[in-house]
Amino acid sequence: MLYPILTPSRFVCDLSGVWDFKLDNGKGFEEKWQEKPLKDAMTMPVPASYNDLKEGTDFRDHYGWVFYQRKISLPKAVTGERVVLRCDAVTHHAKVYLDGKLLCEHKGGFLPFEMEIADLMTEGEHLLTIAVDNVIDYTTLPVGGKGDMLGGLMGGMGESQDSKPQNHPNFDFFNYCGITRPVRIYTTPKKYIHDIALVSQVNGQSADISYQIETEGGEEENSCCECKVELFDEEGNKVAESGKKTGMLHIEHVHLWQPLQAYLYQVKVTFGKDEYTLPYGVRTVRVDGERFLINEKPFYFKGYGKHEDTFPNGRGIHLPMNTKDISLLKWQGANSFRTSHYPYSEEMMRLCDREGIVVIDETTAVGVNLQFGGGANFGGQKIGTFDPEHGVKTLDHHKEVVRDLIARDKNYACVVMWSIANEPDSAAEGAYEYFKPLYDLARESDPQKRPCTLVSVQMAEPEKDCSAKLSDVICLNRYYGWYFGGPDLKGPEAALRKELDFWKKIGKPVIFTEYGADTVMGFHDTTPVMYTEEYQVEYYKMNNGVFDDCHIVVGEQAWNFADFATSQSLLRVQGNKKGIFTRDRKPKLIAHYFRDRWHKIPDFDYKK
Ligand code: BDP
Repeated sequence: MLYPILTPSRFVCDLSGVWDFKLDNGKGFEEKWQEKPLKDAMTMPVPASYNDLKEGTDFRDHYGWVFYQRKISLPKAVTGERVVLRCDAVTHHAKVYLDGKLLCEHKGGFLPFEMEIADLMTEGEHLLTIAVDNVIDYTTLPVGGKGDMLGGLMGGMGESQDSKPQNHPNFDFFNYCGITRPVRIYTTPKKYIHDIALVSQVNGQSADISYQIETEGGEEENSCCECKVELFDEEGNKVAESGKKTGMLHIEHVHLWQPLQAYLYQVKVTFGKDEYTLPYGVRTVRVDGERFLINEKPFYFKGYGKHEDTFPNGRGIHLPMNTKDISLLKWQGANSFRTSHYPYSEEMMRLCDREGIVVIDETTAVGVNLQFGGGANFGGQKIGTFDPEHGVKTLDHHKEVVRDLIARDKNYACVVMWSIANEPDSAAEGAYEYFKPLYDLARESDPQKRPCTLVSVQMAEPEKDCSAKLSDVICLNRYYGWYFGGPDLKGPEAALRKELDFWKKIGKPVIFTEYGADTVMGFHDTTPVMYTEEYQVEYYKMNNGVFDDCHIVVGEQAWNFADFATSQSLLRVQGNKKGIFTRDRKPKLIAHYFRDRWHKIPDFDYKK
């Protein structure tokens, strides 16, 4: 799927702004709110999560549908063009209406979807309504639990019969929702470039980019729709050219895209009247035994699991914060992050491509684990996760997400691996049968055949974890010295070393994709007691010391880059406090420790 850009043949109109908004009172669809201007509407910015933008628990924790509305019209200049309405992310379920007519329904809150609207956009104004549902359950990704996740912990004092229906996230981040990324109208000629797929092969100084252009229309004989593909370097010099829809572009002296030293070529495709230009980095990625190779050199991941989480945007796109975050990563000598626990905005992916930040790209599959809700939600459902009758019903949607994520992100040089899920019940009965088709699908859908992984939870017994068989890289979330041990760090250290002895037998590289300790900024002590900034430093020193001693560990991604909002619970102090930075990006003591450490660790050849 192509990102919408302005070109000589394409016009883009961003519908960001203040829309009308209303929480559904249960009667929205019955009373057909989508057909008329909303009565007593409030104002709401698009894009943003709505939750933190108005006061009151009823608003923040609203369960169910909300309605967004605005008027749209088209300039005469685009008459005769193909007109597309594109929503980049609507969390979690969308129904899009134009003048009351349902145009499209979409499930899943973190990937784009689009619909053609030219035929409906007659002269004058039209009413665009997007109804958004935030309900999560056993069929959605992320997964919502049943009942009160904390019921167990609180001795059953959780939700009572009088409680209003509410979401029970089976994951440890606030269930922010709304229209969280841009809504745009873009045009193309009627015969247009539908998609572009690029794969590089590097041979010494030179490279070949094999490409495949998918087009719509213009297939008739003697058609005027010739296809041309041109490759330009960063100075704007044409490096290669070809005249077919499938072919090869040869670069004699290639500039590789390298971590922290990005180099982007421009691939310009012309098809009939349509033109589209794609920035593209040439690099290779593969796993070789216990090493992760980027451009054939053993890479060491330094960085974080992140979130798209800011105040008051919630999960709403925040371009300045994206830039700031990458600046902080560079300040620290970090080189990578994982898009925990959902695909991030295309703007962030494009930025990482430009800035040379290496990305592990994750699906929305978090909470596919009914034994454990992730983070503070230790309640667990005590139902077989993959039990055909009572377990999750996410497989079909999970396949859609894998397919759509790869369709969206397949050309980014920054993406070096797909993460199929975070902390699923990967050692459970039925896990292999559930995940095998998803890995197959990812491998088959990705033209670049990147490595695939899933991120394993500590409770999944390594011996039974299906990741050992299916993943190219073993990704581990481990909390030795926090949920498992601590404040004593000796026992946890021994346990971590012992676990690594098991993984050494598997013969695959290991990345620690999460490890961390909640730390409240400003809590200090001469004894490093838990929750102080001193304890966080001791915790990381212990864990990093073990990683340094183990040649199969090819990466450390601390949890989390910054403090973030979660559901309320006994283990969360106004959110998850494992950030190395606070939510407003002030460094904790540990940020300086990592800065010192990571500047000493080279991006390549760290482990011999
Ligand atoms: C892991 C989850 C992550 C949580 C983290 C934590 O993958 O989403 O936020 O633990 O507890 O289980 O901080």
